[in-house]
Amino acid sequence: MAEARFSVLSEEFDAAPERYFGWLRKHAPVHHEPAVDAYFVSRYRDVRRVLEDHEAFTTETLQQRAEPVMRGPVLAQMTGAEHTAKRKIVVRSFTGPALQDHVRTIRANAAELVTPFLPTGRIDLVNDFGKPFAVQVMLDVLGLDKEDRPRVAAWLAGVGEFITSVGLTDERRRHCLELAGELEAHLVPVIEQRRRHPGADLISTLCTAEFDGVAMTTRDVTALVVNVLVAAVEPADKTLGLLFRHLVDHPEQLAQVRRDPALLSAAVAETLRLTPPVRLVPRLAEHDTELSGTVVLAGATVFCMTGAANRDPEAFTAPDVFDLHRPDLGTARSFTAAAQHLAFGTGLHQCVGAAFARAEIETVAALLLPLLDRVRHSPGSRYRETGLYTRGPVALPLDFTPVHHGVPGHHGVSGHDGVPGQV
Ligand code: 2IO
Repeated sequence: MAEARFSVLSEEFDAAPERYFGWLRKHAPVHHEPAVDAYFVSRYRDVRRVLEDHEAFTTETLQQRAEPVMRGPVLAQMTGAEHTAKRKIVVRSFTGPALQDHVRTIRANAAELVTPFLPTGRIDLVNDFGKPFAVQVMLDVLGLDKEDRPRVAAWLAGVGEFITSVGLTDERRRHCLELAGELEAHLVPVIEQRRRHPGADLISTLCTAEFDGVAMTTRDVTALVVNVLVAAVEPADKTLGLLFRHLVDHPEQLAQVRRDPALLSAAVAETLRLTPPVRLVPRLAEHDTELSGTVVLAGATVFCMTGAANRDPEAFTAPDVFDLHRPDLGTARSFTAAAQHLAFGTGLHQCVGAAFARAEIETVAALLLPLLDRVRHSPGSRYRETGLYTRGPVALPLDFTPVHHGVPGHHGVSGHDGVPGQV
């Protein structure tokens, strides 16, 4: 394969990026893509270096990539005291007692959305379940009306497309900005109302939280709400689909997880390592910096390839194998700052939603697995993934033994308690 011909923007790469990771790490570890004038970094060590060296590689690129559709600054582009304080507010909303509330919300929404499919013995886990589920959970967490799910999903798709595009056409750009404007117009009156009459939801928390003794402006709250919405929704259906794909394709590991649901954490962590739903993390080179023999010039965009780094044999043994028992996974640390895999990034801006993501996927998998007896790929379905920036199954049609008695213990949309893995 001649380097001159290789492109991460090609159809061949989209069809099976894993096939090129080894070649990239070996022969083009800091691959320059002329069409978008950006570098793609694939070695584990280099990705860690880029994400940990905050002086040399900044998040300023988000001013163009995120701010226009977020309608204000996102957490990841902030620095210093402002970043520390606002990050703390968001972390507090997604850990500890707040997270326990979210787990109840997650379980209730999962039960509601899966119920209609149980008697049929067939579900497309991505399109029938994962996508509506991801949006509905966040509407509940933010205290927004669940009736608005289809509209919010359409607006978020536009925001997500803008953020995760590498080379957006002017026409798509305009379209995405329009959808983002509609989402903002929908949120601003709600935020202003919550400011006057706060409730127990996350929008109210953000409205009443103070930074430097001053409440955040409506613009700042809007941006954080859109930030949280996109970051939680965009990777969720993908992670769930990828987890089930790996388990269905590894029946012996699926059987082990069924027997011992405590293994679900490792299954989710291994899914994130082998197939991270967020595959690129952008940075801006602050000054000329050498990486694996290539000098990255000041002002260049650098994309960290989390998918390629997580399969680097220097970091994980037998890196292309799905093995929830792998000794080098470090499951307990996988959702913390000490994680070995790079699916949540690393450094100052490491994902604030890691604990929430873990709870969400574990809770829904623990609820679904006992209901989906003899789960298997639907006959005739062909597994396919897509996406350069975020990546997941296009669809995941599954067959299972039909259930006629519904979700045990589920009586409508509320009244659930307990902890993940308890089903
Ligand atoms: C939303 C790619 C969906 C984040 C982004 C502007 C900042 C940040 C991420 C993830 C997932 C998105 N970046 N979440 O990679 O908040």
